[in-house]
Amino acid sequence: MSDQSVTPELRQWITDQAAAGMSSDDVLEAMLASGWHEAVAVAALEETLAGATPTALPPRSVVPDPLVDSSAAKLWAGDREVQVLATLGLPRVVVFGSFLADDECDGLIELAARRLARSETVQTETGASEVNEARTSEGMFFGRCENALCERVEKRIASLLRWPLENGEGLQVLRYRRGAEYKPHYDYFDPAQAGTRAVLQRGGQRVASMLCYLNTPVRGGATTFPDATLAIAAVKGNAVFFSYDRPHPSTRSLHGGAPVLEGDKWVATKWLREGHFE
Ligand code: PD2
Ligand code: ZN
Repeated sequence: MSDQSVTPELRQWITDQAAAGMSSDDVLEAMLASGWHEAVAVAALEETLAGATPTALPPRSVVPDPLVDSSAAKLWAGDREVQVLATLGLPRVVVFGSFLADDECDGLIELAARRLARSETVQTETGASEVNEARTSEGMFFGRCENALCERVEKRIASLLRWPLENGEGLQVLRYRRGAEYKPHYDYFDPAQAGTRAVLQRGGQRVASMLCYLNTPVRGGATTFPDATLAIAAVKGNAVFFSYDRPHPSTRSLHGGAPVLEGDKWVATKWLREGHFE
């Protein structure tokens, strides 16, 4: 978006969206997603729809990011070279190949398998955990650096993403059986929910996720980004990184785990926080 001036065409477009029933927040989000600077978008909305000031966006955070440029097909991750298979700007997504060796995937599955329980998600009103129908996998959490294998993988993530080890939650391992899925959601904590304030006391917001595929399901189980109509196939040893610099849908970081159609799917997720997660 090069010309950032408020033209009659832009004002007409805003008026049309509002007439079609879009809220001023949604119009703002659509403008940000198509490249308008926030200050220009807010001013255009205010002058076009008198009095319709959009809700202030949550502030942006600094987020992890791997050192990728368009020519880099490989990156050094501290103890191993990984392939850069694909990158996207908005949502910010990077797909890595050979992030984990086969024996590291098998080792994580073996260690996690004994501790699996039906997955819980954070209950947004109270901050407590609960079983959730949107997530039909089983899962467990390792403590950070709980064993030598977790420590090796976590140090690799910290090196690749240039983000302190201390700002990461422990690895979570999920197992999806046939038919299981994880419906589209955001990984950040919703600022509007009452429980979020308590959750943020420990390490602040989540700002990025790294999903590491521990096996290759026979069919299904891709990680999807509906706002980008993007699907990342689950392939043993590969990983997908994505970040969200504010807890807001304008990051387009909505994502889900598509149903597993045949076989099992195993994935290890690392969530990165703004601050130290102790
Ligand atoms: O397993 C996945 O593909 C998946 C999809 C969406 C995992 C998560 N979210 C997660 O662990 O947050
Ligand atoms: Zn998720």
